[in-house]
Amino acid sequence: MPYYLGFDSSTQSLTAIVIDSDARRVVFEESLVYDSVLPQYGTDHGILPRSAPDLAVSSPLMWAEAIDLMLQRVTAAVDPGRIAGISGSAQQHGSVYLNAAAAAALGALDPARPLAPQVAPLLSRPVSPIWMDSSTGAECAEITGAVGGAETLSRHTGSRAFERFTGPQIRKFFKTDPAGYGSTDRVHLVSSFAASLLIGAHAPLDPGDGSGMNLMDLTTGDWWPPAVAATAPGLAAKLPRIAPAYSIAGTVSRYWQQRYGLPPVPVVTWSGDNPCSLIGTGLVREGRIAISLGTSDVIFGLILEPRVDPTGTGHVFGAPTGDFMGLTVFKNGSLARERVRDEFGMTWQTFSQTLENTPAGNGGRIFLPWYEPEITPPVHTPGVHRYGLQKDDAAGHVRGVIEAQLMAIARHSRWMAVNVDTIYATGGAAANRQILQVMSDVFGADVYQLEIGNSAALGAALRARHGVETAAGPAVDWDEVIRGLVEPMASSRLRPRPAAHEVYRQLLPVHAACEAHALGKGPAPDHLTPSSTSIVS
Ligand code: XUL
Repeated sequence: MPYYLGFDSSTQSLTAIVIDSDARRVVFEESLVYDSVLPQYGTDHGILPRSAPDLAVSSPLMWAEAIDLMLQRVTAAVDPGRIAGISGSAQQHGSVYLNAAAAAALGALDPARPLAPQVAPLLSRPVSPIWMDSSTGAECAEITGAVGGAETLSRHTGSRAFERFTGPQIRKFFKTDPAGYGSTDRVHLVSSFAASLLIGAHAPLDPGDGSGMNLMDLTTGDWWPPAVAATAPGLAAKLPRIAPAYSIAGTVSRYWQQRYGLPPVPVVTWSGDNPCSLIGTGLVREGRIAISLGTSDVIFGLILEPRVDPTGTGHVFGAPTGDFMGLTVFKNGSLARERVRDEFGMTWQTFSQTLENTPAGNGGRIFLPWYEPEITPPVHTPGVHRYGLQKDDAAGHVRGVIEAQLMAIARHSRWMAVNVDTIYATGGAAANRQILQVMSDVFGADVYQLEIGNSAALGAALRARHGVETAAGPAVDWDEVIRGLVEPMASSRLRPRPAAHEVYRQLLPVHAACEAHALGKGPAPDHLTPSSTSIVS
């Protein structure tokens, strides 16, 4: 009977899912793609025009306008009176800067007027740096030095300093625009900003998204004072409160009640897309793993202890269950796949056919598709590298991009020490069975697709239910929350092909050698590839 609404404010789109928690079915699911639905903001794949490859900012007003538009659509499609709770997921690390007028103004929005123009005067910075930004190398070094080194920072916050993490981004804003920083009263994450718009007051953020900031102590779930002090002066007073993922941030404000007839229902604290996907893929216990093939490719799984990555590439975040999650992020995900498709004038159909008709291992040819600066492994200057692969070899590039991405995921996630025999695949590209077969062959694991592919939005809707029911009574069992809605489709099962798996077992060290060479950390792996060419462009 009750409905729960989950949002996912992601890099390229806003998705909403409404679930009927008794009938265990989705009653509404829609995505608004920013570039096409809100072209007036001028984004490309959700990013404002870029002046350098390492800069990536977006528009908080566009995100706000999308929520306004989506709530109009949701309430036109389903009876708003049945909605019993709302929560959300958002791209991680991005930050939104609000001035001192926001606290009062958010609660006094005029329901007769659209949201975005009323939010505009509340911003102390018109743009938001997002997770694709990698321009804060200097700030990462400064913060790392100030807290006593990478190992200390990682032990406390779950990650060494990463350029896209919120702390280094805040520090850069403070350094480059001290006046703008000075007039900032509250620094929100995308998640807590969106929740604030819904409740008409400053919302808290949760430990899952808080751990993507290089500012939160993983074990206490509160701000870590040395990191806060190392980031920017006066920051402690500008940060939101950190509240448990199941907590109620507030009630849907009068603005939305009057604008779209929503009842005054609880808004459960929003979280990051990866913690929400953990729930939306059903990883509520240790030992299962999911791979999300989206704008970024991410491998993640629940862990009971905050086991930090000794190689420094992965992260430990808080999980919505109160446990932890390990994850490793690859920036060259769907955009790299699209680049190859477009460069060779293909459709997804011909791309898939090419993948199907080419042999595992690509004849030893290796393609490193770092069109964007890469997170894992760290690559600051974008560039693609080809080993034994000719520039005009369309089929070699198609197979090359997919194999390289999946071999990188397999190699760089070993620190998570999870014995992978089953993988749940999610994200847009998880609809592609040919890509999933390569995943299965590389990992030697069974791969399942999930019935509902929008795992972050679904996870948010499930978290809304969990939070509302937890507030009302005794502890709610996660298995019960996800039952019937997060189902791996038995018919989707892909099994590893032993011969192909053996090819990848032998190719993984070759991929590692090519990667080391491309990063200037190893000799040319000429003897390993059919041709000695290594072209960089
Ligand atoms: C996670 C990360 C990305 C974004 C994408 O650390 O940077 O997965 O959350 O939305």
